[in-house]
Amino acid sequence: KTQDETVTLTNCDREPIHQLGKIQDFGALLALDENWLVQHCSANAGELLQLEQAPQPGTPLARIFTDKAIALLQSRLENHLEDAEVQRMFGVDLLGADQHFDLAMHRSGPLTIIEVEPTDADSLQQHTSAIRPIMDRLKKARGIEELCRQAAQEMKALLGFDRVMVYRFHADESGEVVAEEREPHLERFLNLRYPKTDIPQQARRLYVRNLFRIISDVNGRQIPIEPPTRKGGEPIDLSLSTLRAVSPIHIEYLQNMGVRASLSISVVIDGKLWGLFACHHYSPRVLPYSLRTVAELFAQLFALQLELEQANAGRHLRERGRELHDRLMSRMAGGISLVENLATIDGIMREVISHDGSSVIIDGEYETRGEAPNEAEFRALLPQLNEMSTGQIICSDTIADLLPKAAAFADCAAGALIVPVSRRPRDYVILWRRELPQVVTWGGNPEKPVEYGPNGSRLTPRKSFEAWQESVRGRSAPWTPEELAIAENLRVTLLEVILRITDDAIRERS
Ligand code: BLA
Repeated sequence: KTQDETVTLTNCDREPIHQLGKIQDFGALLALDENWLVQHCSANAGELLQLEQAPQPGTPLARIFTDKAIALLQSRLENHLEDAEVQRMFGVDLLGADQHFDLAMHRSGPLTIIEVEPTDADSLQQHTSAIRPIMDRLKKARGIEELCRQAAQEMKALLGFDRVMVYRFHADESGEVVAEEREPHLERFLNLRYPKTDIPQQARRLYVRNLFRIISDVNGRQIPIEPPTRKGGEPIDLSLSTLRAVSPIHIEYLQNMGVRASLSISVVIDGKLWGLFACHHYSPRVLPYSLRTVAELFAQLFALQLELEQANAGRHLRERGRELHDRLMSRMAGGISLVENLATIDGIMREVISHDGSSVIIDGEYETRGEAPNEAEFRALLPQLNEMSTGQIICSDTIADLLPKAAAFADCAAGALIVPVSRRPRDYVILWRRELPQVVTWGGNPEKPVEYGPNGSRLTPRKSFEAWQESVRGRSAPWTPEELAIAENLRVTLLEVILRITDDAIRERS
């Protein structure tokens, strides 16, 4: 097993982060067998539950909680607890001592895990009333960008964290800060990109199952669970735990960023991790479970609205595609050539596929808009391109990998989406993208000394950003599957337009 293996920056994906055998110190954990005997507990359980000592293995839960509390838990568990579900209860008087606890209960193999956190009796009520006005405001946001910005703002107001980011994953699993609300004195992370390795694979899988991740104090005590392993020697699976302790690698990352508390809430669309709300606080911060639950609910509602916006955007794209088709048809029927129509194509395509320049070559005539190779540079590609072309779209974020002569203009266009528009490999419409930005202006003092941990400077935001830059040097933003689908529509449209026009011309001549 991998437990004994040292985790390094290159084998992060194999760290068993769900089996660290420890929890954070803002609550306590009890693991029960099928007879409701405590078999494992966190070392702070005695203190938190006002016992003289931590419960020994085999202690009946009924000796710790009141009969009333036990009956309540049992009814919940019997009626509702599916295997992959966490039951929450708020403000329960567990001990008959007029002290209230929030509870999270779930099954982990044969064990029932109960996590308890001390709380105020009325905190749930206080927090649920917040959700309605938030949703009313969110509903008014138009478009994905505005929706993200609004959501970051609402989340910050709700949680009071110093920084709230909407962190969106790209197709290559790198991520981008697409919206940010922060205290004014903090440096800006908006638009920064980070490599996929910043959030390893097993953590991503976990965040789809368990949407909420709180790290209340990166310097806080980590409390061991005793005994740490089950009878067969297997560590307890804490995947669905709310108190789960944090990987030392990630702790180091946060410490290097100067962050004390971190919180992330998954945004899941179609069962896939679309992104996260990533929140930072620069002092320790424990949030009541009820407030975390409201924030999680908010993130789920946000995901639904995002899905709606994406569907709207898809419909909008199809409409624009039809519009492009009609406009080109009528303009070309009126005798305007495709080369002269580049402005129309470019204008409409710009709304649906971002690009920095475009070219068209038809019947040997070449025309460009924006940042595109000049005629001589482009003609140098043609022999190879014509040879390669099979009538299908060709695209790359480093076009020089496919067409080496494109290296000559890499500083102006690194990525290309090449749409063949005639049956013979000869006529093309091309969208160009420049290299992704390589320079970032950081706020704050770049010379500020940082104390690095055992894994060195890689685990800092700047080095992380540099690692991402390294991985994309010479590359444009990738062409997404949605964009390719639109480009395919464009290909069919243009092919049809051109064929029809030539057919008409032939008919007229004959
Ligand atoms: C987890 N890494 C995370 C999480 C985030 C990031 C948001 C979720 C946990 C949390 O909320 O803190 C990454 N945080 C970011 C990024 C930004 C941010 C990109 O604020 C940008 C602004 N991390 C590394 C490397 C490794 C690594 C190289 O950079 C591994 C070698 C590990 N990250 C790592 C692990 C976790 C993690 C193990 C899981 C922590 C857990 O849930 O236990």
